[in-house]
Amino acid sequence: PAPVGYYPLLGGKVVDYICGLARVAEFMGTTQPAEVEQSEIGDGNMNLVFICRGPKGAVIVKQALPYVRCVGEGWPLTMERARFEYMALAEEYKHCPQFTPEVYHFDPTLGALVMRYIEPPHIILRQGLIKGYTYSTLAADVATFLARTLFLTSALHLTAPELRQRVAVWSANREMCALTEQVIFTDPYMIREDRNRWTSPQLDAAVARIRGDTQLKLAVAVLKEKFMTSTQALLHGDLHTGSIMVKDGSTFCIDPEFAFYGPMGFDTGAIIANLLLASCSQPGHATAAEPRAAYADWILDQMVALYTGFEQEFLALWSHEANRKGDHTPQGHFAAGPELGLAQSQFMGRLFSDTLGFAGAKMIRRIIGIAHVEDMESIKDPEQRAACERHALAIAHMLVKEPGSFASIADVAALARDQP
Ligand code: ADP
Ligand code: SR1
Ligand code: MG
Ligand code: MG
Ligand code: MG
Repeated sequence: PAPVGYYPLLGGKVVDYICGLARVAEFMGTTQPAEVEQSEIGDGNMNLVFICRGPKGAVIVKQALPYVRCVGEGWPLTMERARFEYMALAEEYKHCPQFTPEVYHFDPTLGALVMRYIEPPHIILRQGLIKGYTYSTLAADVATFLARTLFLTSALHLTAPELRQRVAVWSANREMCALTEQVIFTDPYMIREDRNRWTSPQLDAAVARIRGDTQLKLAVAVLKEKFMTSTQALLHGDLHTGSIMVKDGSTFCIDPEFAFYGPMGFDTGAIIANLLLASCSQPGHATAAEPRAAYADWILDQMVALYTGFEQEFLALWSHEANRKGDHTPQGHFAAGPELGLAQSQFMGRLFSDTLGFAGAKMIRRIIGIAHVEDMESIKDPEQRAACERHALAIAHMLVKEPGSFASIADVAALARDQP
C-alpha cells in the first residue's frame, strides 16, 4: 500500500509540489506555480514521469505508483522502488557522474524523485535505433558505465564485510526482484495467458516448442538460480535500450529502480539482448529508400565494441593496484602477473557465459512474455514482425542453451549475421 500522505502528482499537483522545494525552484528560476508548465511524459511500463519547465530551466519529477503502470491496479507493487532508484542513482553518480542524471530531491512519502532533465536532442536509445540513428560514443560510454559500476561495487574492490553490508541493504528490494523472477524466468515458460502474449498465430508453434523444450527450461532455471542467489555487484537491474538516453557524444543511464546485488551478467546481458533485438528488428523498418541491412550490421558492431570495451575497462580497473582492495583476489593472495591474469581470464570467461545466457532469456521474454519492445511492436505487418522475432528467438535459443559455443562476442555477431 501507499504510505500515509501519498497522492499522485497528476492534474497539475506536481507544480505546487515542486514550487515548494527551494533547491528545485532555483533550477526552474521561480517559486510561482503560474510560471511553471508541466506535462506527464512517462512512456515506461512502471511510473509517472513529469517534465516541469520554469523561466530558467526544466526538471524531471518521477513518481512511483502503488501498482505497475502498464498493467494497472490489479498488479500492486511496492513504492519503495523509488527509494531504491534514488539510492542507485546516487551510487551510479559517484562512479559515473557523466552518465547519470543528478538527483536534486527525494520524497519518501510521495515516492518521488526530482532530477536533472536530460535535454533534447537526447532521446531514448530504443527510439534512436528504430529511427536508424548512429551514435559515435555510445558503445564506449556504456562500456565504461558497466565496468565502473560493476567492478567498484563488487568484492573485487570491496572487503567481504563491506560487500555483505551492502547485500543486506539492497536485498530489501525483493519485490522488484520477484517481479523480474516472474516475468523473465518463470511466466514465459508456462501457460499463463493473462501474463504472456506473442504475435499469433505466426509464433504459436514457436511458443509451443519453447514450452516443450526441457533443455531450454533447465538452462533458464540455472539462470534464475543465479539471479536469486548471486551477489556479485550492485546491478542497475533493467539496463535495456529504453533505460539509456543518448545524443551523439553523450549518454545517460536512467531508471535503476530494479537495482540489487546480483550477477553482473544480468546487466551486461540486458544491453546485449536489446541490441540484438534492435538489430533483428531492422528488416521491419526498412524501406526502398532506406534499406536497413548496413544499419543492422552497425548495431552488431556496437554490441561487439561495447562488450569488448567493457572487458578491457573492467580488467584495467582490476589490474590497477590501488583498486585491488577487495577480498576476492587480494594482492597478497594473487600476485600481479600471470597468476592474477589466470584468475582474471577465468572470471571473465564465466561472466561472458552468464552474459550470453541472461541475454538470451531477456530476448525470449520480450517476444513471448508480458512486456514487449517497441523495436518489434512498431512493425505493423504481423508476418514481417514474426520473421524478425523468429530470427531473434533462434539466436536466443543458442545463447541460453549453448553459451559455450561462443568464443567471443564477435561470434554472437557472426551468428546474428549468418541467420537472417
Ligand atoms: P519507468 O520506470 O516507468 O520505465 P523511466 O525512468 O524509464 O520510467 O522514464 C520514462 C520516460 O521518461 C523515459 O523513457 C524518458 O522519455 C523520460 N525520462 C525519464 N527520466 C528522464 C530525465 N532525467 N530526463 C529526460 N527524460 C526523462
Ligand atoms: C510487468 S513487466 C515490466 C517490465 O518493465 C520494466 O522496465 C522491467 O523491464 C519489467 O520487467
Ligand atoms: Mg524505463
Ligand atoms: Mg523503470
Ligand atoms: Mg529485459
